[in-house]
Amino acid sequence: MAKWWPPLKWIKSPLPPSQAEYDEPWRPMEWRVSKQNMLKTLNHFQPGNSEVKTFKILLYGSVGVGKSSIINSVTSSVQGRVCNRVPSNSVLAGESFTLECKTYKLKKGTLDDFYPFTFTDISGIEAMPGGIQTDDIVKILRGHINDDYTFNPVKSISEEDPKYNRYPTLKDRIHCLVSVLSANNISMMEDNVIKQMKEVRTNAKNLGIPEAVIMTKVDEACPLVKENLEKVYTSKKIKEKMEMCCNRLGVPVSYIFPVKNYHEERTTNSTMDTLILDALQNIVNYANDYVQDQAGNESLPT
Ligand SMILES: Nc1nc2c(ncn2[C@@H]2O[C@H](COP(=O)(O)OP(=O)(O)O)[C@@H](O)[C@H]2O)c(=O)[nH]1
Ligand SMILES: [Mg+2]
Repeated sequence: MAKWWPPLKWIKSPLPPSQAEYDEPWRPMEWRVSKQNMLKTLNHFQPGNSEVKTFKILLYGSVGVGKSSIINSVTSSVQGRVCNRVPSNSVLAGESFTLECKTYKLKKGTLDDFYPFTFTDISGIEAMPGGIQTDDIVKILRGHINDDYTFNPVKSISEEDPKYNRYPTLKDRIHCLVSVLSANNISMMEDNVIKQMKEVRTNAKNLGIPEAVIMTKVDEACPLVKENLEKVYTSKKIKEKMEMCCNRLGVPVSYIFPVKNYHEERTTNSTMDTLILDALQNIVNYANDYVQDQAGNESLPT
């Protein structure tokens, strides 16, 4: 009897598609219509508390996980063209890391108008020997550190520093903490990194600040998804990575958003945009719930 050989594409992929994929997506996503709806909602969005004109979203995670690329991706998705405004560094090339607390505004179309949310980009524990102190990150959450402050890895900011804000109000605080992880190295993340991320999360929680997780590089974690990004919610591998994220960080899966960042593309892609805008839309909603809850609250939780 002739020997049966599996199709070549199965040999390349570690599992046959039937075993690597669920029949139905476990998180529904309207790939064809969601993007336009989300853009429309975001374009008309205004914070639901007049004390806060602009939400501050903090992107926090290890070097190389794709934080700067998220800012580029969000910009690209809302502008409809690939933008490279934030230098993204190749870790292997050993280029410089973000030691500054830098905030990026997001321009609306070509008008001199901005979305009512900004992204603050900082690196994590291994950004340099000693890394950024947890204390400093907590001070950012509380609104004590002004933009463009350069972190000192051996000493937390002093109250005398010109970048120190002694009396922050709700508008100076972070309104959503976004932990960023890369799908292709969650299991290899060192315990000290996870420990610091958990400490930062606990502090955010005590302050009432909402949080989300963006899981980048889904293309690098699953060959099926690399070939077709729409399989992100049918891929068993990606679900497994999200569950690993949930277990290691302690964040429920429903707050984890998988994305593929713009990193080598020359034109925008509707599927990539849909995942990026879905993450952004949810983050903005969480921030809005937070500022609405704090409305008229004289004393912020400390
Ligand atoms: N394949 C792939 N590469 C990515 C993705 N996001 C970021 N990268 C690459 O990962 C490297 C580090 O990204 P960067 O944004 O500088 O990370 P940061 O240090 O956290 O700001 C860069 O070479 C990016 O091009 C992604 O979703 N997929
Ligand atoms: Mg960066």
